[in-house]
Amino acid sequence: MARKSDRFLSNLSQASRVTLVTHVNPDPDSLGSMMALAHLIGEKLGIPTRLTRDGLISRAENRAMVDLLEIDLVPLEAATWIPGEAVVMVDSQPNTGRHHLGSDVPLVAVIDHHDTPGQLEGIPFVDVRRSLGATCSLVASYLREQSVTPCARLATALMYGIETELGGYPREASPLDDKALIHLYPIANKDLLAHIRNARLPQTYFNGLLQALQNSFVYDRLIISWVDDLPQPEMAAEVVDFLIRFEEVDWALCAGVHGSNLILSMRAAVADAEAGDLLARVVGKLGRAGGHDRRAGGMIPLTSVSENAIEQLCSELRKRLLKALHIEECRGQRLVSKRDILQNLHS
Ligand SMILES: [Mn+2]
Repeated sequence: MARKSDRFLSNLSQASRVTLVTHVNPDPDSLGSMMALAHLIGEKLGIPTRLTRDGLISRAENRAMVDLLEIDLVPLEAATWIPGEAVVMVDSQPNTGRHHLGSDVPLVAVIDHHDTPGQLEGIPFVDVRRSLGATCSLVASYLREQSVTPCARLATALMYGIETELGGYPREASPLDDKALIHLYPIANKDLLAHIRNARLPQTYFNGLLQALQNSFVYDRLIISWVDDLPQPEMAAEVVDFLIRFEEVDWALCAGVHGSNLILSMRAAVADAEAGDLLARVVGKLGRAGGHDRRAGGMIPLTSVSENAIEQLCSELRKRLLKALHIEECRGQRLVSKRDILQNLHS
């Protein structure tokens, strides 16, 4: 029986070029996965490849990863396609509202680990494993199957991609994730990893964090943080990663305005939370959402950026989320009381 990686490669063997695409605001898991597949295709098929970027990469760690590992990314909006081109999507699925990819793009393969299903009909090669912590672990297994040893740069990218996906508790990981980590650790550049993990933070980061803390409200086992002006879209995830560690909650949501969108990020601290499905239901037709068991994200396009309209949208979201989590409608308790906020200002 042909292995998955054999079938993947044979689907691309006639391509003139292979372009790798992923979700908007690419994260370490998607960057590492694109790099590994490009390396595999180059080594095994000798076909030219290119990596793309949909939207910006603004999280400090992710920018550090791109800079330090010198990852060359073609902005998707500037990409043109040549005859015989094959496109491979990683860490995402088509029509999930997570990319700006045209429907005319010749998608040959989709490799992903998200719970949220996309439109996969007619795509020649699909490898979606929902139980996996990271897409990087899946592509690392392709490298092992094909006896392609990653160089230090690639191993570093894959390791960072995996560790960023496995960070929460309870762990969202499978034996294949741990196997990949063991395989990659000796090869990866640990100094570069430390450099990426500890990327220097801009002043706007602390501004955003303060805003988030001052606007966090607790409803039973849920905490919601509203941010009027998110310095960058990926910050919503950083806020919930921090808030979910609050000992009195099991759920954390951050909703922040960025440009003309409301960016959503959610975390659960309990197993079998099905957070991706839950957030998708809560958002419904207002926008798009999805993700994993304990981590979810989404986006709602704002029809108006007036304070009133945003407030109304947030109140609707809160109502739906409380209902979905079977929490009675109540007044939220501030995480930090107004009195404390004011007192801290004056002291
Ligand atoms: Mn991923």
